[in-house]
Amino acid sequence: MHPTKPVLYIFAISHFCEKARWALDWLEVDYELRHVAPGEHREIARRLGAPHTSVPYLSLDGQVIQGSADIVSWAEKASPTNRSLTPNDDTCEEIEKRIDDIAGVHVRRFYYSEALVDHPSTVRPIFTRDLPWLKKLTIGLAWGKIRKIMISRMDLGASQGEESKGIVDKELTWIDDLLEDGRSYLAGDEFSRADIAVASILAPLAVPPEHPVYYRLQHPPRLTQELSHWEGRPSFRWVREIYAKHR
Ligand SMILES: N[C@@H](CCC(=O)N[C@@H](CS)C(=O)NCC(=O)O)C(=O)O
Repeated sequence: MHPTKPVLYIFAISHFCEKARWALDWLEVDYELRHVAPGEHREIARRLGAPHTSVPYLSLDGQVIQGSADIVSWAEKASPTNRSLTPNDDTCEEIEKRIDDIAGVHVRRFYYSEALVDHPSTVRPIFTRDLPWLKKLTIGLAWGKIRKIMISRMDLGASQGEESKGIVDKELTWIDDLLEDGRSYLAGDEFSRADIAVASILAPLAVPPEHPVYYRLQHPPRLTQELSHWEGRPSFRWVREIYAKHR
């Protein structure tokens, strides 16, 4: 259908990238996965004409689709299967938007506020592991500078981490409450993009074994401590079930 394969540009560590990647995989779209280095991602985005700098973005035949939600929508149309991820259910879009906008930002800030500030050597391997050796070397040399930029852009620090922890806790309660009626899927009776969004955004915390990257994720000590309190939450169990069933 497409003369060239679409290329999905990602950071391996990014939960938004995992969301787009999962939808493409589940919809059996043929694409090439390209890991990019922080910094390089901005340059490639500019060259492709993407409106923003953030990954994920997907390029095909001279156009670029940026943002996990737009990539999921594109993938549904491009899928060679008759699978759909968008049910006729208004709550689907609301759930996806809320998880992207709130937990998407604060799960990341909660994790990085400790990991990148106090234990940066645990973060670097995930950023560099899938890169070609020369880029790995460059990122290694520039890591101090990259770390500073990330700390400033994401507004990381001890109090910010605490603030994000409180917000994540509330968002987990929201998902726990949705699951209280025993439903298997968050919006309607079938697996949908709301499930992909919530499960991938919460995956850095629940660390399902089927995740393509997070089995390598090393949680820093304070986060590990907090996760031990959250372990029994229905949302954590559900994320692992959804991954086991659909990833
Ligand atoms: N709402 C966007 C968020 C994407 C996002 O925040 N990406 C981060 C990585 S997790 C990023 O690329 N940050 C660097 C930048 O914005 O230049 C989506 O759903 O794709």
